[in-house]
Amino acid sequence: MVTTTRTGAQRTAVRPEQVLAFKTGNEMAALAAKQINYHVMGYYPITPSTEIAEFLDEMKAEGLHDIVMIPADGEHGAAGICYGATVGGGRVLNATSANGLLYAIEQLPVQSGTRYPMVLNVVTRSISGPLDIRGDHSDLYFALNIGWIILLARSPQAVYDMNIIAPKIGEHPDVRLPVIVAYDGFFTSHQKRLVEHFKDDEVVQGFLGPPKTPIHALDPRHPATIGPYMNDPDLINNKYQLKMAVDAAMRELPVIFAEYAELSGRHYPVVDIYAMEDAEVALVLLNSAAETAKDVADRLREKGLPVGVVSPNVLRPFPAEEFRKALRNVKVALIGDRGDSFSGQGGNLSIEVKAALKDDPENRTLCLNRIYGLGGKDFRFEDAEALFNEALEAARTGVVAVPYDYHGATPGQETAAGVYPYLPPLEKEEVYQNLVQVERDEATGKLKVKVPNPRELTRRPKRLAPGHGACPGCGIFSAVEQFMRGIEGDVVVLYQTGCAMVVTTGYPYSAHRVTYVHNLFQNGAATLSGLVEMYRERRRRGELPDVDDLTFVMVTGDGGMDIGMGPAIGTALRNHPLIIVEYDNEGYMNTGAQLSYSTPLGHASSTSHVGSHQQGKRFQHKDTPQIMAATNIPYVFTGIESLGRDLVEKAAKAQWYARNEGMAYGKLLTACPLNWRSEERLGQRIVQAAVDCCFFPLYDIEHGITNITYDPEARNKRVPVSEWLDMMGKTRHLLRPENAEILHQFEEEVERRWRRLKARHEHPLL
Ligand SMILES: Cc1ncc(C[n+]2csc(CCOP(=O)(O)OP(=O)(O)O)c2C)c(N)n1
Ligand code: SF4
Ligand SMILES: [Mg+2]
Repeated sequence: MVTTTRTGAQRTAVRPEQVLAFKTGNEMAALAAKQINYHVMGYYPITPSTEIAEFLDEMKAEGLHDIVMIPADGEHGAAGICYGATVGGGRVLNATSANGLLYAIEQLPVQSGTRYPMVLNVVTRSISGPLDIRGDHSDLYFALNIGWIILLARSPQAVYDMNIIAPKIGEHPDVRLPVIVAYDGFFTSHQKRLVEHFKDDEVVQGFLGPPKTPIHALDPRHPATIGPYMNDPDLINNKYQLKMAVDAAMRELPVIFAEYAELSGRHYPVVDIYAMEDAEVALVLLNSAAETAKDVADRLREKGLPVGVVSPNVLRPFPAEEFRKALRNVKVALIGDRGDSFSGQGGNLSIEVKAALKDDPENRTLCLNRIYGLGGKDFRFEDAEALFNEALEAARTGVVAVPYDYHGATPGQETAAGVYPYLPPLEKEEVYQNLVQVERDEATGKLKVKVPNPRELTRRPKRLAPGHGACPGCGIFSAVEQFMRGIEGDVVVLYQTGCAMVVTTGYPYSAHRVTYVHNLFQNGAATLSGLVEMYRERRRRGELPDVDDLTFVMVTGDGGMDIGMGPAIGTALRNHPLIIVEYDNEGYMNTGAQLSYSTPLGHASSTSHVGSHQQGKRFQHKDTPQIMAATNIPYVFTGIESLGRDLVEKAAKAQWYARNEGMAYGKLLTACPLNWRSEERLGQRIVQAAVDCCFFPLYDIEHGITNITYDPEARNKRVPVSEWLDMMGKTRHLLRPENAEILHQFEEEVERRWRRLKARHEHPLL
């Protein structure tokens, strides 16, 4: 007997039991992964795909799956972890979006070129810049040439289904290719829909069977050379084989879709066609927009208009033949692209559909291309209707007046007022007040700093206007501002991506009263290196006669010093004259409190949950000041806002070194009540407790010589680590008796690092 379920699936009596649920696309991707029970997931958080790792981590904490979850140092690292894991022969998962995909992309042809299957969920989002977290297909379009299979999912249901189909097609012996499952950021990833999923994980695992990896790196009796150096003529043959594998995927996909339909009752054609039997006009769209267009097509059909919708379920291999079939009798196809190739005569989908139609000598379909919905701009009923109307008009007249254009963009206009600042720029007299004086002591080679009383210091104008959107109790800005009090003169700031950046600039507003540059947090230090060198060279050439004595400061979060560690070290090794200030709030707060490498052992975060099988973060915190000190830059320091004089002195020294010798780096511990799960008013006290328990020692390193500037032991103020941990919701579980061993390990590490620091402090050469 065949019955139809509430989600429209057809079910026969023998089908395995399925459960009806109300879930988002990200929840469904995570559920499928849990049911598959991948061996390894390498990942790096980026909105809107982060939740997949977060949900899986939460399940892991409860012991619901065995997936080894590896938080990478960036997407490039995540892709490397995944590649390494696939070479080991098991099943591997990753998820990313936008610049995360772009940052990983260098690794992705390596994966396909050596033919190791895995699954990567691409939750599509606009690529930077400017930075925009919402959905379009500009990221996905970069993945068209990497040799991966690309499955598309228009709904949370399809996200689940495609995630189960993906390993099956990727691991097919004639295919052996990695697979992307792409779905729309926020529209599909975050909106709940009615869905069905298999009740038992074994059904999913039975459908896939055990992973098949004919050659792997973990069989010493059969050693393999994976990725040998290869040149002409082998490389072209390698690529030809890859093309044959993609062709095989085209052949096998309908078979697998049919098998899956048999199991689930949900059938996916390679190209989804809607109301196309007698359609004269078609909209061709990817993913969620096609669902909106289908509703509009229904209404236009009621008015007797012959319209339909075509939307592929597979983008690689490109289903050219199915497009030819679907559009054979259509007078006008309007192909919408949620990503442009900027004057490439259309977005990628339109170029490929037109190329496919060209190969059909009978085809007379007129094509229009409209770029729509960039940066997550909604594609509403009216938008679909407007596109249908344009296509209907072309069908009526037989003329395509404008083949390629934007839909829904408004070109900017110069206003009479021009661009004007809300606050006037800082005047020279305001910023140069000689408030803090620095001199080098010729006898010791060390700097001596004279700091006026705090009231005097408030004469220095704030470089940051108060109108930013940080949460109440956020420690970032008061700490950065306190640091800036020690900086004399004009500054140029570069903020890496993170809370400090996001809450101070939202176009068309900016809270910065000095010149501000943003670059993504994997490359800020390199960018500032370039800027500072351009400044020096233009001054040398006499091109900036009125600009004197700029100080360049990069502000980054602790996350920025994970993914951006390479460029920061590069900048340090080149010793560019600039300052890096890291505000450490112990996690990736801007993206929802994932762990960073600076998050301490056992601390809870959205990727280090606490549950019956996991007690927070599994590895110790990173000691970034010591890493930076090892580059032998002239100055390294740590600081906190409430010991203001100490911080101002360190800022002044950092500026002196940046002006006279090279790079300075400093780390500030700053409160984040939202994600530390602490009271807003307690921020300073918690930070002070972190210092007083010696977790965050205050010191500087001048030319390699360590000097502890605040010693809680000497001041009789040392408190137990547990006193600090007790102040935050994210750490209270560590005080429970069953977590005594983790607490002990953490305390030992804190003690070990503190003792080493003290030994350095006491030694004249260290
Ligand atoms: C290449 C890339 N990967 C990931 C992201 C997502 N992302 C933006 S900010 C951020 C966390 C920043 O953490 P941190 O530097 O500690 O600053 P905080 O948010 O804590 O202020 C992440 C993961 C991104 N924008 N680009
Ligand atoms: S999430 Fe935390 S770090 Fe970010 S603005 Fe809010 S309090 Fe500040
Ligand atoms: Mg942070």
